[in-house]
Amino acid sequence: MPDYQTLLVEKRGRVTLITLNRPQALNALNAQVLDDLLAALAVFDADEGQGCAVLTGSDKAFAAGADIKEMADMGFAAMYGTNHFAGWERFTQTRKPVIAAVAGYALGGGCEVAMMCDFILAADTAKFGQPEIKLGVSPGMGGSQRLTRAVGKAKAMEMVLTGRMMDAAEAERAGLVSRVIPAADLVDEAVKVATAIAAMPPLAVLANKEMVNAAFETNLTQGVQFERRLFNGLFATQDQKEGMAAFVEKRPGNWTGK
Ligand code: CO8
Repeated sequence: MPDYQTLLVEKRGRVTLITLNRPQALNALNAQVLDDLLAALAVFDADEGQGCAVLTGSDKAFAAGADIKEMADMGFAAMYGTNHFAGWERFTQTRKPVIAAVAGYALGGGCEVAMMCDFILAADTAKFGQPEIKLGVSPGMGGSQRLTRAVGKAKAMEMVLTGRMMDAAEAERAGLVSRVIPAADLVDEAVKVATAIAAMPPLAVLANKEMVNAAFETNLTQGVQFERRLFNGLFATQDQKEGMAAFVEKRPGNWTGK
């Protein structure tokens, strides 16, 4: 496994647990974190023994945003010329599911990275926000778009214009997170959910993830058609035959990923 400077990466069965580890900066996302995360996700995606990843931070902070100290002196030419932050979009090209397990602050880029994951499990201590306006800027890693799609215009607009934080209960009510979990149980519960996903037929996992994500990119007719194509395609897999035979024979399925 590569040597990561800003992450702890461990395998728990078929689950890769990735922990952001820059405690001195509340896991602020600098260029090294991006490099490390993209490398870790590439290893995870290519490993046939791994089925689902969990991305988490510390008790105090999932991530307190992009690294302000790294950005502070940058000008337009450096930002625009290097397309700073564009690399983060590669995060979303991970094919297998990635669950965000968020405790403490998920602010700015931290909230944006959590939203790049396939779903968010929140500790009861989680706080989400897009406070960039207070720094004289705006979300720059997709927050204005993904937050608006997740919680709707009213709440997203209020959050980006005021920079206020949303606690875990509000985030669950608004649909930003799938569930709230007591902080002490967060990582274990996330690994449990990830283990359940990693035990599913692998091709069906990829297809299900792809079709839900298509809902953000297509109109309804196109999205339903995309779903139907993938659904039909799954009937070409051995795991479909196995899954339906196992149901009829009242036994667990034995997946081959073929
Ligand atoms: N970047 C760099 N360092 C940070 C960051 C950050 N985002 N957040 C915290 N730190 C550092 C602090 O500077 C401090 O370091 P030091 O001990 O050396 O002074 C250490 O982490 C601990 O932080 P605090 O002492 O501030 O801890 P508190 O418990 O008092 O406060 C908060 C915690 C409320 C989370 C506070 O740290 C805070 O407000 N952080 C900044 C949150 C923020 O504004 N995030 C948005 C950043 S901008 C962003 O993400 C934009 C993404 C896209 C931009 C695209 C531009 C083109």
